[in-house]
Amino acid sequence: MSSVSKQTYAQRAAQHPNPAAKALLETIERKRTNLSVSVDVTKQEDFFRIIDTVGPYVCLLKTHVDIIEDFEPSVIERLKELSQKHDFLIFEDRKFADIGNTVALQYSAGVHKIASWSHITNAHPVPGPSIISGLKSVGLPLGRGLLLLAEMSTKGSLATGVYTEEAVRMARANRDFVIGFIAQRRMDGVGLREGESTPDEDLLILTPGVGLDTRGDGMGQQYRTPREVIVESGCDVIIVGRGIYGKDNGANVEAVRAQAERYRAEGWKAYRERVDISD
Ligand code: BMP
Repeated sequence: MSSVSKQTYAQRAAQHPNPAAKALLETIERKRTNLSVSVDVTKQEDFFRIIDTVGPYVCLLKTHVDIIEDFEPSVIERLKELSQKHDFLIFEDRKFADIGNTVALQYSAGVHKIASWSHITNAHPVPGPSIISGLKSVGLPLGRGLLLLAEMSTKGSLATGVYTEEAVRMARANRDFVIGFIAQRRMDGVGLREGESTPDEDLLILTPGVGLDTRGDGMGQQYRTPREVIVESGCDVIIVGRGIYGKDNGANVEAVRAQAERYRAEGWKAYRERVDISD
């Protein structure tokens, strides 16, 4: 496995050029958690109850803000307050996928004004490098970071092979703004051409499709354990949704807290195994 994956989060934070990536790595180290919780619920009440419960255990809170039925601008203000209260960053999982001009508008404007509050967002590389230019024109001046979806966790995903390699090349060409990938494994060395080397590259890997109790959801999602993801595949952050808030939108606060602590502990133990921290 590559040298970056053997470094501590703190070592990597000290060297990272992008402010959002640096802040994420510092938060991971400070809170001793590489857990990101994905809060995929449709009512404000459930959304905020889950966030206030899992807040102490996460480095990054992942949202799909467009699924909130009773959305109003105050949702963003409350989310920002909770991000301060619990010391986590925000990742709106928007999965932009259009031409540069359109994604710049979707990122900056509309009902949600994502760039104004989300430290990190993501995009499908399918349109080619212009999607990065469009998003970068909005996000770079604000100190934001972008993840490219180089792979997906779903059965039959088309994001494989040459597509994944091209995604990595697009990221390498835009390292001021692209901080890494949504992917299932470390991408160091992927897509390098003959004679190319990138010794100082630190592209983060954030990985969904993580679950301890089940291997799938009957709708194409595939789950692996934190150890498989962090130790065997060299990823940096585990993203967990239903494994933490369950089937009842997180109604049982104590159960949600227990699962968040369980995934945090598993993710951190796996990281310590990977970087050989034994004390
Ligand atoms: P869950 O742990 O409940 O399966 O949720 C996974 C979350 O990660 C969802 O919000 C989904 O949109 C997202 N996701 C994924 O599952 N696989 C991917 O490849 C990319 C994703 O963003």
